[in-house]
Amino acid sequence: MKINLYNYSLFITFILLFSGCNQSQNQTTTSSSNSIPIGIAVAQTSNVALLGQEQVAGVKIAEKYFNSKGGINGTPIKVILQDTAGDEAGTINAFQTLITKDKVVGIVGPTLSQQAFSADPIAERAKVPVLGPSNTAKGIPQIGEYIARVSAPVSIVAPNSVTTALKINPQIKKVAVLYAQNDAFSKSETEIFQQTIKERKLDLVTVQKFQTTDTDFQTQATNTIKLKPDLVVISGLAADGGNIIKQLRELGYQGLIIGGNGLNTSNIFAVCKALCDGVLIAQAYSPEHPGDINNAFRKAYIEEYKKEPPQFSAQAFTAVQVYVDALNTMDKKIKISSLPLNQLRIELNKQLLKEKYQTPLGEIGFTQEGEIIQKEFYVAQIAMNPDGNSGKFAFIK
Ligand code: 1QQ
Repeated sequence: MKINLYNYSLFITFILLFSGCNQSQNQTTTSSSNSIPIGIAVAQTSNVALLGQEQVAGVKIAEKYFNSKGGINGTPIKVILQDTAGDEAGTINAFQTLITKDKVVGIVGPTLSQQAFSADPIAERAKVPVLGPSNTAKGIPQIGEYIARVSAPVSIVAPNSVTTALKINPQIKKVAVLYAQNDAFSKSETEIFQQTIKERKLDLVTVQKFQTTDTDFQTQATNTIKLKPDLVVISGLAADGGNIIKQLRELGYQGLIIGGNGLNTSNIFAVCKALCDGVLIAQAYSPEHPGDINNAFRKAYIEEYKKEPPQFSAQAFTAVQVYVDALNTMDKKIKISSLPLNQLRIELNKQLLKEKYQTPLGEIGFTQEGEIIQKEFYVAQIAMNPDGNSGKFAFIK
């Protein structure tokens, strides 16, 4: 009898231990590793890394900065990077690894809208929040309940560069448009550019198509120049976009050029060199935006990279900040380490859509759908140095 009772209590102890074990497996990794994992799925390799590189810089600065401020009520965050490379398969893979293996609370990524349309539905089905750091195509927040973005859409950002071009040269009449037909963002952006051109009563003299993988743009450039445009508008990515600028100038085009968001990086300087000079690009961030958080971000970036922070770094920093701020609010109400991971992800998604954030981009918030609400936008013009290798984005007042 005694022995039986002993066996019985041993059995109960086992059951309790086992269920405790199971529960902790479903919990956040905060208890075991003592940090809160935030997933970063951006392009670290391939041509898209020309854009993704700046995002890695932004999230690293964010990790250091927010941990120096105490992380999530004393628990540090940890950014976990998974390379999406330059295609949909790589992005889906990165998302799956972050969700199932790294057990992140939410994801920042991917770099391109083209890949967001394939990978975001994976996170949506798993009920894992996603913050697009640079996805600007129409339709991104509408992918699902768990998908939001800190990158203002093409419909809001792109027309600003046309306004500036018309201020610089009020004589502009004929406009040529070029776009990458194999990229979702480029297709979305060119639609907005073409609509803006029509609304401003300008003549759209030609629409030339190319692929983001092309390197030879002689046909498109010749077709464009023949029509004597006063303005050329390019929607593509960094390498192809930089090459188009170069080839247009080499063939003698002298008018203004607008580059879209895919060209919004100093990494194009190595491609079009001195010929990048004068290109106009609309911006959703200015290094000179007032406020403590931007001052801190800008200082940290300049210390590390010896130049002004670019838009993609500022947006990536902001995406991490949204998670940090929302988690801090949640943790004050209920210790997030006590929540099972699946519940934490669901609650985090609800919380992040509710708050207002003071970020390097200014004050931001979200619509119910996850679209960013942001107030200020800018236009910059590339100013190359006489060496033809270095230059900067000069903000137009
Ligand atoms: C998108 C973009 C990219 C060009 C930014 C890196 O705006 O894919 O939506």
